[in-house]
Amino acid sequence: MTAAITLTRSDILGRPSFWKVSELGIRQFEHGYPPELLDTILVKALRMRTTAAKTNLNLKYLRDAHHHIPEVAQLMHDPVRLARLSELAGVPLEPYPVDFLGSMITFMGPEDGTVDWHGDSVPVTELVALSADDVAGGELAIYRGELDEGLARLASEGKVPDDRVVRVTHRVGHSIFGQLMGVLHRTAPMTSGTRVTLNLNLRSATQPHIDDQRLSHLAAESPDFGWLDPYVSDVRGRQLPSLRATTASAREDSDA
Ligand SMILES: O=C(O)CCC(=O)C(=O)O
Ligand SMILES: [Fe+2]
Repeated sequence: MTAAITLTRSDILGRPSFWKVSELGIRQFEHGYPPELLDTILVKALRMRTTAAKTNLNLKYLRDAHHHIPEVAQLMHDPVRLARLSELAGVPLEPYPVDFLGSMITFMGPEDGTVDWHGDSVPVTELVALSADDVAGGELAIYRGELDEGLARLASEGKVPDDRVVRVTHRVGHSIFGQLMGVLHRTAPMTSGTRVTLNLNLRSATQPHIDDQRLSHLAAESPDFGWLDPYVSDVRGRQLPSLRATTASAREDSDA
């Protein structure tokens, strides 16, 4: 069993990072969330499993979980949870506002597959394992190095060196909490078992413009463009003021 892990963002990337919400890299910790609540979420998720979609990254997931399962919404907005995660991250966090990415439930196994190498579009994520039965493989595998450099290696060599990969085993009762924006990672292939996981995505409440979301990505995931108007309102009302405040304070610093 893998021991609880803490890595900073600089530890993972091997360099200081500018585009970040904080120095949070990856942490695994015992979450203490009520088991009955998580069981209810699991039972409801399994009932909805046939409606799960598959992405181009080979990830099978139920989107918008908090709209379908009220217990997910409850956990997602729980102030005690948000305060604790903010404390661990060293910055106030809030749930990720794009509805279909705010929460999701993923299904992984030899049949369902496991998510391929990628960097997250959302800044911060909490992965809560709801069940992990007879699992072989399926660890969260994080590349220590640059995202773009790692992707180039994968494109040319088909793999990245094993000694550059950190593996974190998902454990029921524990969360894997991390800033995986700009960090190359995947789930190691699973040769047996199934894992069902609740992903709760977050961003900085004070610097909401720090994000790797792309409109083309949102459109590919959700081609009905139903997310567009709320997204534009969020850019106008939250991201733009935060971007302007950041650039203004950088200017004041350089003038001082
Ligand atoms: O569940 C995992 O091991 C990783 C999931 C992931 O990277 C994602 O959903 O973006
Ligand atoms: Fe990811």
